[in-house]
Amino acid sequence: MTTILSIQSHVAYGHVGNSAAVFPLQRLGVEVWSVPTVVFSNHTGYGAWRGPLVPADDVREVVLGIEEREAFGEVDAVLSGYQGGPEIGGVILDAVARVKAANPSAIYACDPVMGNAKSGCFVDPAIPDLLREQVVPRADLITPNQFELGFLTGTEPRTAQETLDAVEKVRALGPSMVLVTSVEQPDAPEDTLEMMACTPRGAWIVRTPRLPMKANGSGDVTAALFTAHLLQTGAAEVALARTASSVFDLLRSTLESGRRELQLVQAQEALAHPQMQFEVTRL
Ligand code: PXL
Repeated sequence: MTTILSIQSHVAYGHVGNSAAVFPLQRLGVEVWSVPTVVFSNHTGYGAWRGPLVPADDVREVVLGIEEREAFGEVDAVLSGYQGGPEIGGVILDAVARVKAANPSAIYACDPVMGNAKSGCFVDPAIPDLLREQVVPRADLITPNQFELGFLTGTEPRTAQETLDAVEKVRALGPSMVLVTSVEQPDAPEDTLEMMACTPRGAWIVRTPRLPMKANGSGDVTAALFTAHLLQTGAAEVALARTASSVFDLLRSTLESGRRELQLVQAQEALAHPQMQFEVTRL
């Protein structure tokens, strides 16, 4: 069975971080061991929330306890996302090193969450440099949006070719696989969004309609689904098609519900059985 050690935020109300990733992964038949880095009432997009950041030492203890079950050999991937503070990065990298020692074929899938083109950088000011200099170089798969890809490479990719060039730059830092989760380029039709997957086997792109909404946690679901499908199929183009299909249907369900939070439970069939409505093109 595919097993993922997922070190991310937990929220009680709504869906971001592990509270967005765990259920979709489970619906795909993935065994998930979720370690919380924060225990918040709700995501920070509301402007107000309650509950603690989990101190890095406590996160380390929970990870150590899993290792002591002699379970790290079963882990196929370590997945990380938004980092509340800079100390968590070291704990995650330590967990990655220990998992890889127990299972050399395990991968580290890192969502380098920093911000987006609209909002700019929304994480702790120490995080971007930490991600670029220490975390991303140790990742096998990263899932940046175009803005984050730009920061990681010191570029501002605007066209498909510039995005591909930036992907090559970031792959030179370490990660062999890159999913660019939101490509906006002048040659694409209005009201569309593209996702690009690049691996040593090739690069692929998929285009979907752009829905008039922004839901916190959609990037977390995207990273989790792509990681799971990549592990389960070994084919980035299939993982890309499945991920684009599920995420689009999830966002449409959310939009139609009139609610703010991702409607993961309502859209679960689209997560478990993507209808594959979008064509993937080789670049
Ligand atoms: O979706 C990333 C994320 C993770 N963790 C927390 C968040 C968010 C985004 O809002 O608030 C706590």
